[in-house]
Amino acid sequence: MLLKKTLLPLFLTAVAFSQSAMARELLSADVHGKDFPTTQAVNYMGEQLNKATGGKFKIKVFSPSALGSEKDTVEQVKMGALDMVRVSTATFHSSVPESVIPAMPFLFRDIEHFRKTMYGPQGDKILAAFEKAGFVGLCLYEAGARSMYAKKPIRHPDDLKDLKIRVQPSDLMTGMVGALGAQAKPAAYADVLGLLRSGTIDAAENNYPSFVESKHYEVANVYSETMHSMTPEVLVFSKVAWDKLDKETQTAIRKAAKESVPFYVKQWEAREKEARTTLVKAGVQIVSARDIDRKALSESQKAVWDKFARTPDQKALLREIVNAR
Ligand code: GTR
Repeated sequence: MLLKKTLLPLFLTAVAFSQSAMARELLSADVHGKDFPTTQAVNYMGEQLNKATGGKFKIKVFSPSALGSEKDTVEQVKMGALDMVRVSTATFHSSVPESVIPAMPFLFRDIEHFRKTMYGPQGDKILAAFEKAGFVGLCLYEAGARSMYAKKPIRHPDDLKDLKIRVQPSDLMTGMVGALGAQAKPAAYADVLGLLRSGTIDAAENNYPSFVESKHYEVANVYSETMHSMTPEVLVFSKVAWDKLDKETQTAIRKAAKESVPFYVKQWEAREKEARTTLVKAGVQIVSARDIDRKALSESQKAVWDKFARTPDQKALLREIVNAR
């Protein structure tokens, strides 16, 4: 396990260098599969980078969870054993305070509000904040809305009482689920299906494409559109690896990452539609947002905002996002 998680990327970096008569291979990781929009976007970025650098650089993505959990891979990137990684911003909640803000429950009014801010000035502020933690924030990607799924509908906080709900390992997510009256069970993405199957947890929450990819719907067959959080994805580069690159290469990497965003959005939109169709065909019950008391759910979250937007920078960012029209 240790070899897999720590030494393997170091070894692979060495291989990538030794074979680099042609191209230096930048190593990345993802918990999603090869054809998931996040993985596809980073592969697309690799193609763009390869063209822009006249074949000097390319990108290889290890997926799904081939190098461990999101937490594991972020540690590898921090050490410079991996060059980059695509993870949920939730993985950075404890190390990059600004990254907490866009995951705040019931923050975004809709996807337009998300795009205006996260692909705009507020997103840039969040990306810049990664530097202090030893990462170069390259781009954010949308991930739709996270909703709850269980073996029963969730329409009101009463339906959540005492349920054990898997959350991403993040104090904010634990706090959010706790404020709803449920028990939060932090776990890595790759472990959730087993936890659902064994009955260790009753429920989880995610967007449509992840719910389908992970096969969680085979166990938790009611998806309730609570749409409680729109946590973005982030692509980060290792500061250790970054500082070894020349300015020109750094600029090319930043540019290729930005170019992957519109590519990603197209893939994502298609994937969201496709996921819904798969669920309907599989006989999964979908409880529409219209039939959910989102007001009652969001009321319980005021205290969560106060607790998790603590610093002046976090508060200012939150205000800016709320006021963006
Ligand atoms: C997905 C996200 C993954 C991972 C996963 C999870 O929406 O794309 O990066 O964070 O959620 O719930 O662990």
